[in-house]
Amino acid sequence: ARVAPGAVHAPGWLDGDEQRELLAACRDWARPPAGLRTVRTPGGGTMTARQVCLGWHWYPYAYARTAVDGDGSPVKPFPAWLDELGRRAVADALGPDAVPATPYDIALINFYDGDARMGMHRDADERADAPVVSLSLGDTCVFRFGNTGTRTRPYTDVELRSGDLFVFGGPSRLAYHGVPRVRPGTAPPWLGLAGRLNVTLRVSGLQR
Ligand code: MD3
Ligand code: FE
Repeated sequence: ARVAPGAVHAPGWLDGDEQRELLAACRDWARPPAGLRTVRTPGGGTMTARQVCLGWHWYPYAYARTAVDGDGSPVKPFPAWLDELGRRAVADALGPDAVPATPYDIALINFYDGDARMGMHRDADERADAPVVSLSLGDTCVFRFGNTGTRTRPYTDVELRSGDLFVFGGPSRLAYHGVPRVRPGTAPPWLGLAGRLNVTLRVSGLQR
């Protein structure tokens, strides 16, 4: 379903086996070195969703090749199969003409427990305009999609469930968005995940 220009929600895009495989990969990526970490913002705040990065390491508000705000280790590699998954997602959601010419080379993986949230923000640290691909696993959340010019209302709230795909391209790429709540205990029982996990795939536009 199209939520805004360039913003498409595809519920249940990942089947059960694909969800289990992606979760297993995320559990592997969460391990040290350069594993799951708590992100501290320059203002002294703490992000409640914990994060691990592949390809490029995001920290507020730039990208690095090492976990500069974690254990300092080199960032984990971005696997080719994630680029293929990202391109297939964009083609399905926005059509073949929207698939970027440059490969996907960043994954940011956010882990949410029942109390975790993400405030309204824009993703503006990439140097490319390729669509962002978001994949959700585990508990359902309320995803809040806002506007490009202001972080305030009007909002469109969408429930994101395990296996859902969301693609943000074109005019939606720089829109404000956030996660005001997670719904604990709503993950599919067969997945074996307590909490929520979101994988975003991005094109950095950065030179390695
Ligand atoms: C719209 N993640 O990682 S996914 C983020 O569920 C982020 O963890 C949320 O916001 C999460 O930056 C929301 C949906 C999403 C992700 C990236 C976007 C929406 C986006 C980038 C641009 C516009
Ligand atoms: Fe974001």
